[in-house]
Parts: sequence; structure tokens; C-alpha cells
Amino acid sequence: MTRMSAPETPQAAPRILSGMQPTSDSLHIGNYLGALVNWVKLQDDHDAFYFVADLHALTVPTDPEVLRERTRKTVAQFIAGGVDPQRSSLFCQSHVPEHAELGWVMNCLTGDGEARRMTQFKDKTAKGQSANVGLLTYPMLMAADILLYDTAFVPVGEDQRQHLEITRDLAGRFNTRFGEALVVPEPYIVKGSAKIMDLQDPTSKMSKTGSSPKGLIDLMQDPAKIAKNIRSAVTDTEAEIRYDVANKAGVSNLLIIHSTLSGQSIDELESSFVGRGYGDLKKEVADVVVAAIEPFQVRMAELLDDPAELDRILASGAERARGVAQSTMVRVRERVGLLPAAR
Ligand code: AQP
Repeated sequence: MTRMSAPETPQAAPRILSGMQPTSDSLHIGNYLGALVNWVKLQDDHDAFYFVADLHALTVPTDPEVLRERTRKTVAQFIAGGVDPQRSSLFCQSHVPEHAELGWVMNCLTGDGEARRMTQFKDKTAKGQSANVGLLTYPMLMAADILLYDTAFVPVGEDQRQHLEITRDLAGRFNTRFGEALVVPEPYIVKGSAKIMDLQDPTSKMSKTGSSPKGLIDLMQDPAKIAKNIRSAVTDTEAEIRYDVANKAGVSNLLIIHSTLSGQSIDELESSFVGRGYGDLKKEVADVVVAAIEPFQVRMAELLDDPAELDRILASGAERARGVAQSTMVRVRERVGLLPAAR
């Protein structure tokens, strides 16, 4: 099948798009090291669209006022982490109604069994999250998020690779059935991108909604609490500090966090910890994390002090996003056979 190239501004920097759900007051260090630091690097040479996925967040029942607050806090964390609203389009998913509209079209292209095979749905329901239909169709809305913007690349963590595959399948299916209209995106799994595991259950990924409070390192947490959580991280009964994910998941996770933040390689860290114990490793990891987080928290306090400015940033990002999304939906509506509304 022919792969469509971006119909809009073909000479422009390649477009990338990524989002995060406002499912907590704070992002965690997995969101930061696995996604946000890459977003910041990528905005230099890409046409970057970054959004707060508030429609996705509705799959987790939340108090409406809390959801509104978390939406502002999430966009503030993007900016505190280094995303520049002058260079990147920052917006809120629900401010562009075309996401829900294209999401419906994607639902109608997806088989029931295909949706049920998605590992995130299986993992979350296995952990007891109530299985509303929104959780089941989450990947179809995610496909719509991506396809609306003629996205060339999607920078996501390893954990989201399967959702990107179904997005590519759905775009291809749409183009085959209705004629070329959607760009098939490529995954952009950044080399060496960290997957951070839960401190208490280092075989599961750290997650805003799936981890216990002690399993998390939250970016907005009190530094003393961060250090306490790291001190009580689950390790193993040996004493050797060695990177070995299969047999020493907890120690390997701490080494990854240290290495990604300090810039020291895993080999260097292993050498520097020869003859030292897990207590030393945990103390050093806590110091490295707290040093990285302190300036972030200072910037967050400034940003949250001016919610009107955050709203202005979201309004200007949404205006740009709507321009692209609306033109995609004109093509999609025409292809699938929806009658244009008389004006
Ligand atoms: N543990 C992780 N390590 C590395 N990257 C991670 N990401 C999430 N957890 C880790 C990346 O962060 C981005 C934000 O994803 P999201 O907010 O849409 O939801 P998620 O991927 O499902 O992340 P969470 O924290 O587990 O949220 P909840 O609990 O709400 O589902 C993505 O790019 C993801 O790869």
C-alpha cells in the first residue's frame, strides 16, 4: 500500500505529536525520563504538538474540579520540564472536538476482539480498574489524536508501542477502504529512552494510576518523601550492585534512574559502587533525583501562580491545533460519506 506523505506543509520540519493524561496532581519520574525530556529535545528540529489528554483521563472516574486542576497542573509540568510554548503547540485535547469525532470513526473501523487484545486494557482491568467502554476504546481515541495532525513521528515510551501499531493499522485500513486520506505515522522510540519501574514492584512500570504511593517518585513530591520512597525501594537479598534486569530488577531500576539523570553510564556506576551497599546506592539516587527536581518545583510554583497565563497558552495552542484538525476532518467526512452540513 502507498504510504501517504503529509499533505500539509511538506517542506516543513517533520511533525511530531505526543500527550499525557492529567490522571494525577503530579507526573512521575517515568513520565519525565521516558517522555518529557525527549519532548524537550525534539522541539528543536520538529513541528511539535504536545497535548494534555483530558478525554483519555475520563476513563478513570475523577471529581470534575480535580480534573480541571490537574489539566492545568499537567500543562504547567510540560513547561516546567522545558517545553517551550513559543516553539511547540501546547493544547488540551477536549479543546479540539475533532479528536472525539475521529475517535468515533476509528471505533467503527476496529474489531471487538482487536480492541480486547490491547495489553494496556488487559493490564489495567487485571489490576482491578473498572472496565468502562472508554478504557476499551482508548487506543482508538489515541489513533485519532495522532491521525488528526498528519503526524510523521510519535515519540512514545516502549510501553505505548502496541497502541502505535494499531494506529498504523487503522490508518492503513482507512486508506484502503476509503482512499488515501490519512498519514501513516512512524513510532519514534528514542534510543536509550528509559522505562522506569515501580519502586515497590520493579517488574511493573511506574504508573500514575497503577502504582502505590510508595512505588512512585512524583515530580511534585516533597523531597524528603522522595528520599524516603527511594530508601524503601524493593531490591533483592544479594549485596552486589549490578545491572541485571532479569535477576535484579529493583537495583537495575535504581541504576537506570541514576544514570539517566546524572549522565554517568551504567558501567561507570557499577565500578563506582564496587564494595558498597544498597544503602549507598539509594542515598546517591535520592540525591541525584532531588537535585534534578528542585528547580522544576520552583518553576512550577511560578507557573501555577498565574493560571490565566496557562489558559492563554492553551488557547493559542488549541487555535493552531484546530486549524490542522479541521482540515483533516473535512477529508475524513468526505471519504466516509457524511453529508456536509448546509450553511
Ligand atoms: N514508567 C514509565 N517509564 C517510562 N515512560 C513512561 N511513560 C509512562 N510511564 C512510564 C510515558 O509517559 C507518557 C505519558 O503517558 P500517559 O500519561 O498518557 O499515560 P501512561 O503511559 O499510561 O502513563 P502512566 O503514568 O502509567 O499513567 P496512567 O496511570 O494514567 O495510565 C507516555 O509517553 C508513556 O510512554
